[in-house]
Amino acid sequence: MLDLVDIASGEFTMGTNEPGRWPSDGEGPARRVHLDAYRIGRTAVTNTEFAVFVDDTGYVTDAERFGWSFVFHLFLPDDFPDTRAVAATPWWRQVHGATWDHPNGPHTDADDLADHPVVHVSWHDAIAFCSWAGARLPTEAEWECAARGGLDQRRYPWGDDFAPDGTTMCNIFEGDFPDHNTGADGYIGTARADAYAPNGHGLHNTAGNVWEWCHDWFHPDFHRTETRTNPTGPPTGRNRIMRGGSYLCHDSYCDRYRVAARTSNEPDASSGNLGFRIAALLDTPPPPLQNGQQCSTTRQEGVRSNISEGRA
Ligand SMILES: [Ca+2]
Ligand SMILES: [Ca+2]
Ligand SMILES: [Cu+2]
Repeated sequence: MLDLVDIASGEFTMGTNEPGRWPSDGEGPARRVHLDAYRIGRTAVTNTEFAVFVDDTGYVTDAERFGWSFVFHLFLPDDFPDTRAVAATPWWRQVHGATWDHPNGPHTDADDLADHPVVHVSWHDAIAFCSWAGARLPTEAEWECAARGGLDQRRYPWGDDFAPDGTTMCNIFEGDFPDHNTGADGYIGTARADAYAPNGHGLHNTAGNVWEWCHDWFHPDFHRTETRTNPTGPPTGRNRIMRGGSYLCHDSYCDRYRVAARTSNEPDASSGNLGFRIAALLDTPPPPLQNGQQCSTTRQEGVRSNISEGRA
């Protein structure tokens, strides 16, 4: 069973009025939003859970179709053949054979990271998993409400203090980005999906570890005027929302592990720090992990693009 928590119907304050480092992200304004009750994954979907889906359906991910995905440079051995790097973000290397099953390149195996979040999954891949599991992706508002854990306008899912009483609360990049990671929080790459203390709603690792796809199309200011009741984002767009930041976030560059932070990527993009958690309506029972459902999605072919500047 995939483990979901119930979030009661109610209002919360979404976004922030604090000026951010990346104004074009559209984190503001802070606004009251009403959500009907829903359920959301306690953790991101794990490699073990994604493997059950693939075994059941034979699903082929976008990274497998394209033959490559983006891997952070420190995971590649010194003698790894030269690969194309992303111009604006040279720590991302295009690695052939990097897939959900080989997360840090063809020399690595997801079996060794069984309880870690699945990565190298596109938005389309996430939707396919959800449809198989009888679930869906959370809307951006649902994700943020759940990630805030019942706290109002705090910087992180646990409060304003990054390390309360010296306690490590999340997995980000520690050291000098992008070349020296001390791993002081215990992890250079992904952590177990249930690592660290959960927030007030019982969710693990909304901050850091892996980015998480949401349902909505991205727009920097559509939400200034859209509905405040069960918002689902713009009707069309180019990129889909990602929330929560990853093990590569660092204050010197990308501080998007804050709970109001947001960014986006093309729906067929993938990388080694991007996964998802599922959501469902409250009256939907927790989805069984193996139910023989066929998975069907409609796919829009797009250009599989680079990682945009300013993101880690
Ligand atoms: Ca770390
Ligand atoms: Ca996360
Ligand atoms: Cu970041």
